[in-house]
Amino acid sequence: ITEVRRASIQVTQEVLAYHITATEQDIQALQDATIPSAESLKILEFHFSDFGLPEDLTAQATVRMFLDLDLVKDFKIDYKSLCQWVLSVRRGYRSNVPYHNWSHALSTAQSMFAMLMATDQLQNIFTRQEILALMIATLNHDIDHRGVSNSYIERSQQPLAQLYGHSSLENHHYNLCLFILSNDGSQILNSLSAEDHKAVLQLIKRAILATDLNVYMQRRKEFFTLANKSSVSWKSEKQRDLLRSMLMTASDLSAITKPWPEQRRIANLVAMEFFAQGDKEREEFKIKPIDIMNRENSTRLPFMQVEYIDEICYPLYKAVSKLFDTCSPLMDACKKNRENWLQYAEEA
Ligand code: 5BB
Ligand code: ZN
Repeated sequence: ITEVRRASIQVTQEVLAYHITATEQDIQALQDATIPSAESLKILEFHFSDFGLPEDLTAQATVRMFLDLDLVKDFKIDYKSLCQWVLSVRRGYRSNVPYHNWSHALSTAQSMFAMLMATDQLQNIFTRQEILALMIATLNHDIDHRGVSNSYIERSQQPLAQLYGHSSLENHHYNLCLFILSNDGSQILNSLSAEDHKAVLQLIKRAILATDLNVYMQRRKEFFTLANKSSVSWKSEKQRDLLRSMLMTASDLSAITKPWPEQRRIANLVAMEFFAQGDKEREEFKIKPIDIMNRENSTRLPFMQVEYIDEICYPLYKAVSKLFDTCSPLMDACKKNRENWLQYAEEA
């Protein structure tokens, strides 16, 4: 290892630590805040939206989820570290990205929280470690997203692509998640034994890597088979891993289960992000972008959403609802959104 290389690594780590560390003032403010109840924040509801929620309340809502799931108590999480950790994770997201920003992370975590809290069933299936890992994973699963897909990153020869090879983004999200968990002042897992700590990190890694849509598409058939059985014991690690993965995707895609005005608003953000990538591809690679990223196809958005619901979202919420009937509002809302998009598609 050359001196230049060592200097470069050192500087990079310093700059990153500086970037993701909140000011003492912000940490103190969150630590001193009286955290509102889950009811008043409406985070127990599947139709929760953070639209218009003041920024400080987004951090408080996150702390509330950790408190109400008893994670702070059960894992002896130092409260100040939790506050600093939440603010670091928030800082890890890029606010100039239309869809894959902190709002999406919070909404993903809240969907997981709402599913876990809606029934004793899930909390009985999962160990405390698994629940802790799922919450950490949902919050971190898209951290430092640049608003472009894996295929773009792989084609554009960015350092990120050379680093991992496949699921480039998801690997990066996990690595940054690890960095924050090990950064001074935000080590929320440091009361765990070395063995438990290692196990939780492994669960977080599996959960974040499962949010690659390609991984979901490859594994979902097996889950749909389980969902059609009259009863599943969830005793084998393979089944549990599959369930955790599918719940990660169900949380990740939950925008499609929101009331119509919110779904329409978010779909426009997704479109904005896709079209921006399409513009870059035209410019950089001189290629015609695929349909979903081609601005010239923006009138086809309602039709694309119907396809997206039919092929990707609805089958998942149907299977989850079959296994856990308290989650059926997710499926019903997804179906309603299909009807709305279809109406627009027919008018176009
Ligand atoms: C999704 C999978 N993709 C690799 C190819 C396109 N499909 S799709 O045809 O089902 C599709 C999904 C087409 C258009 C879409 O949005 C147009 C605005 C969507 C779509 N995807 N719509 C949404 O509301 C949401 Br939320 C999503 C998920 C976006 C995250 C996917 C991140 C992977 C990067 C490629
Ligand atoms: Zn996501």
